[in-house]
Amino acid sequence: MKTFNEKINEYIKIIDKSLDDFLEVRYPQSIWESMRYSVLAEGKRIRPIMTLEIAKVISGNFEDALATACAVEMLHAQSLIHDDLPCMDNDDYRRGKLTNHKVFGESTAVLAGDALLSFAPQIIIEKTPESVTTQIKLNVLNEFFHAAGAYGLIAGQIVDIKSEKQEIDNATLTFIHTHKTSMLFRLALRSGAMIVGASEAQLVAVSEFADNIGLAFQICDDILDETATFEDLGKTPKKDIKTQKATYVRMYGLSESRQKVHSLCKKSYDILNENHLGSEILFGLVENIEKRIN
Ligand code: GRG
Repeated sequence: MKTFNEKINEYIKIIDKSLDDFLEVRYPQSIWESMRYSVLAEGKRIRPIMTLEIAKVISGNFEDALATACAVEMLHAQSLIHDDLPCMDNDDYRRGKLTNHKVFGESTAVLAGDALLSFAPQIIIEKTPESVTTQIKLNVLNEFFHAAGAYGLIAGQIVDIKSEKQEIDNATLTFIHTHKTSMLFRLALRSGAMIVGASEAQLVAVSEFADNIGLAFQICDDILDETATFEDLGKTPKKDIKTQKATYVRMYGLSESRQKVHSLCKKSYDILNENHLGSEILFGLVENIEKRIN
């Protein structure tokens, strides 16, 4: 019997092998090397694991969702590269390594992000098995563009930037978190479910789960920014206080933020249970998010 960690590591191996293959170095080498540097750096891979696992829970197989899972991770890496740029959060470290622009220079880092943003949907089109219908692929692509663009991550990021050093209300803070972070969890989970032909009711439940766990994940990230070390985070801690970012911790303090994470995680377990979407992996991922802040 495999342990939870062994199963997670199996998923990570499969995801990393596919990412490595998809991102084979072509000409001009400098752009592919810059893309590979950030995507293949050691991240938790929580989003692509969720894509694969929800597909498995619903259909019994995850293979059809593998290209989409990799596309989700590429979009995530793109958002990290751009988020770290001097014109955004200006970070020197990410995933325990120097940030992309520190190694390759700003112009290459911008281009690497742009290249990942257009390469990821191409991977969905070209590498998803032909047995998945064109209509399903189109629906997944629509989901991808919705999450990446001005309805999604970009909306969250722009409000985040404009809110620095400002007094903001709870609705604005929720808007930032749901768009900047939950949206990618929505994409990861909904696209994995869609690829294997989930029902409308399953998609509604998956979206609700994604919104709750995405918000919990972002509040955790805010808590850890204040409480964790460079070694734990792989990036410079306490940046949010310095830049007076709009975070849960800044608005409600550490203790209330922790309580909020626990109640969002409890809601996430309930959604999985009530909709028969639970699995050891999905429950374990929620548990691990909660554990990080204890
Ligand atoms: C999508 C075109 C386009 C632009 C992106 C820069 C930007 C706009 C959005 C920023 C989004 C962002 C960086 C949100 C933070 C989300 C977050 C908590 C990231 C950390 O995720 P982990 O902990 O990281 O999963 P690893 O390294 O483990 O993958």
